[in-house]
Amino acid sequence: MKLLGKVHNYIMESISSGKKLHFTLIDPDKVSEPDKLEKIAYLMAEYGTDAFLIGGSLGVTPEEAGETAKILKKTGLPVIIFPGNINCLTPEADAILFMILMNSMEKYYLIEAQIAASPLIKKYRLETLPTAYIVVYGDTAVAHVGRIYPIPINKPEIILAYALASEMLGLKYIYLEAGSGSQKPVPPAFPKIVKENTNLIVIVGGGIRSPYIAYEMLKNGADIIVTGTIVEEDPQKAAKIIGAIKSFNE
Ligand code: 1GP
Repeated sequence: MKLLGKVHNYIMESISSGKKLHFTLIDPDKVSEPDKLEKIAYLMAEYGTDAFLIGGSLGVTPEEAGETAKILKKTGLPVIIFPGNINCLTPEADAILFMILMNSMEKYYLIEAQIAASPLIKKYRLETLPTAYIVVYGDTAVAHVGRIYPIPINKPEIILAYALASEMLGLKYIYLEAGSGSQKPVPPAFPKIVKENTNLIVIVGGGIRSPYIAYEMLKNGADIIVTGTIVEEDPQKAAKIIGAIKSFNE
């Protein structure tokens, strides 16, 4: 079993040397044309993204996930499954965010999906990155599909309670999610309170469309910024966001 392995070490090495990271999210249901995908992958690698996430809430087949992983791996960067469901699993990836959707009201997303997935993950020899996944707002695809209970935005202490519980359960990562395509990112007070009170690796994503917002999140404790929509819509802007993350490193 590869619980925490090469990909985790790669992330930890950067973070413990004070660097902040950028992950590019690719939804195989949205970018399915191989040539276009390859072009985006090399472009993002050139701009300095640190890893690729593969995922989507709806419509991803195992074949699409596999083909996407093969193309992304050509860049030499880690390819990590960010599963919307067990249909996103593929042995072609390096690792998987092995997630609990902490604020779901459905036991499927709290434990059943993980049980269904674990034998496949073992068979595929995927490294697992144990992650608490919290979807903050109620009006996105991931919120609907995951049957989430939204987090009040003026109550960072509630996020902290989730984060503390996640750490006490032994999880290593926390992903504070606004939802792909969200009109607004998560409140910066959320990564801040988690960073100040836990040792979790803080991933922030959803609705990050400007270098300023990315920088704000980093200043407030985010270790890793994820962007998806902007990469598909405006790669040049994504380059600027990555530039802001890299300049934070300096
Ligand atoms: C979604 O956090 C990611 O899971 C990325 O969101 O598509 O809004 O960048 P965007």
